[in-house]
Amino acid sequence: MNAPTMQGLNINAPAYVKNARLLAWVADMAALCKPDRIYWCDGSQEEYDRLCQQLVDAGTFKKLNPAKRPGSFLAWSDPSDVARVEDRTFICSARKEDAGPTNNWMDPAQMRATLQPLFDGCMQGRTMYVVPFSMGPLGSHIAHIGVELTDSAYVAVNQKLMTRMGKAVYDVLGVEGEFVPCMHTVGAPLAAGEKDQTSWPCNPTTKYIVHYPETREIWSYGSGYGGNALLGKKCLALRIASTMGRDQGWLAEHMLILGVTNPQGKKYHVAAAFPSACGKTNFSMLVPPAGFDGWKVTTIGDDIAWIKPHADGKMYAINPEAGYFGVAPGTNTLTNPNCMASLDKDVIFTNVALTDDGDVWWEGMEKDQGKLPEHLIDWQGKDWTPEIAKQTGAKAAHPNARFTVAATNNPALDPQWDDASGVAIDAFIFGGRRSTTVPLVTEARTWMEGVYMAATMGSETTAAAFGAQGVVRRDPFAMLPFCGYNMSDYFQHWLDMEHKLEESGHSLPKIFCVNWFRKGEDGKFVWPGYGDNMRVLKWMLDRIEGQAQGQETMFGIAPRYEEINWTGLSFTPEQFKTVTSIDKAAWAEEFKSHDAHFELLSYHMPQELIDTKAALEQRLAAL
Ligand code: SAT
Ligand code: MN
Repeated sequence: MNAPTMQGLNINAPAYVKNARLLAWVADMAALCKPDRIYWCDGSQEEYDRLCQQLVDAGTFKKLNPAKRPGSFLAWSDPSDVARVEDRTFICSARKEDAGPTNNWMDPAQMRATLQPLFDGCMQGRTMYVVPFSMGPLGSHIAHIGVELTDSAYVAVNQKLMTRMGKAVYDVLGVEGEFVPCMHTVGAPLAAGEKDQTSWPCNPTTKYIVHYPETREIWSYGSGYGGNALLGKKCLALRIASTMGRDQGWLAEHMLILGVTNPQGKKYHVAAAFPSACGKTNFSMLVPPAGFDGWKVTTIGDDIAWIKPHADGKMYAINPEAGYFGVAPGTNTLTNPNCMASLDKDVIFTNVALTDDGDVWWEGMEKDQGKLPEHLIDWQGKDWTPEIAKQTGAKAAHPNARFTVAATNNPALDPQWDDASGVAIDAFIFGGRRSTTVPLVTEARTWMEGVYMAATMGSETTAAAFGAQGVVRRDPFAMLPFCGYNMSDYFQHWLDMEHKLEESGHSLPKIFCVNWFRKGEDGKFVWPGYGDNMRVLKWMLDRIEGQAQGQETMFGIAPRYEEINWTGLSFTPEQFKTVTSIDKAAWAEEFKSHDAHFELLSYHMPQELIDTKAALEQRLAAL
């Protein structure tokens, strides 16, 4: 054990922790938060099992039936703590302009003064877990280290599945290595002798998810759920990393990464951005449909990509995460068989329903099982029957219920997923969630046009964030809630990439825009989606190989009906038209809405994007 000691509390650091800044920070934070004890996570399986058992004893976890779901647990959160809290998320840069109009901002000094009394004593009666993790393969030049201090054992065990967590991180960190300090508390201190009255302590009234981009710090107060609490994910790997990327010439993106191998054995890599809960996990684990014998899709990541230009002229991507924190409802063997197989064992489920035989259930599973279960305990601990559901509309699982599982559970895991140098990206895909207007797929004619498409992406809101459902909000690059700096500066960073890459002889990946979600007049989705998205992916690869001619449209190059492989799917030219047509009046409205969006982002909005819009409007007028 080594020093320092603060206010009588020995921080009890193991001898292998040698990083001076880390030791001093833990001591400072312990003095501030006043936990009863400090526990240094080593990331071992023994530790994981022990902490899970502790969570079972505390009532936070239910151990699932080992015959049905070995090594797996179910947690039910407080009903007030079920998703990211975007209205409580802050980017506290020194200048307000650097956070931009799409982020909540507070002056850093003022925020520190606000948080100080909240964190003072916030861990009383609890344990402070020291959770060291690497975002990206340990020791990779693309990876970054974070250390999360948390009073939630639930967070510690989730971080074991979601990141490379444990002792080995300290070897990489050494005496002087850099790490991102991630301070987390559920914000529910216990008075002396007081016991938790709840199995999901959190602060029902006060939540802050705070980022200081200049000093690269994260402070999270009051929530124990998802991205609010697993600070390596959105907070570090996107908000803080995006500012690092801006400063250092790389990209931190809200993108899945997949490998796709054709029957001849040629492999491509694609990175795709979709807003939260729009099927990124499904797309990253896609199973090719009938008519695609010999094709293989493999997963590198399902949510986040860090992308860096390399000396060989290509852009290389890694997945900074090591697990999946995916939306359970809607997942079944029809929508995502690989995901279902990943969930067979060693999973932490949060806010799904419990079956009478000690297994889990969520809406969508009835499609596999052929019928609804007769009885469940829902995510709030109440009885659920199909009858009750019919009468009250009660969902057995919360719509944002999640699974946490290690990537190594995925049968479609790409052999290069843990490769320290990453994979070379051949194409970027940007997809919104729009029931009208935006066609199934188009290819940007230029990098600039691709950036325009991504900058104006729209999405009808989902369950991953609070807010009304079904309202279109602009979600540029699917980064609206995750960009750690001014969105217009972020556009500029993407535009600058083109010039930097071209100057250094780099080949630019193609950019595609997709929309799986167009609806017909009957209000139903027209495109079958899921595995059939392979048909669109194949067309993109044909474009890369120069094997599909496509056709010019106002909004980029689109496939001709006959350029898509339709084997095994009956999809008529008429239906194809429904998902690909460009409606002149709808697009006139669309551009008006882009105007409003650009107006909001006018500070530092790149002139090239405004010019690109004018050029697209001219094309529209000529239709
Ligand atoms: O809760 S998370 O931020 O991890 C998931 C999401 O909202 O995309
Ligand atoms: Mn996400």
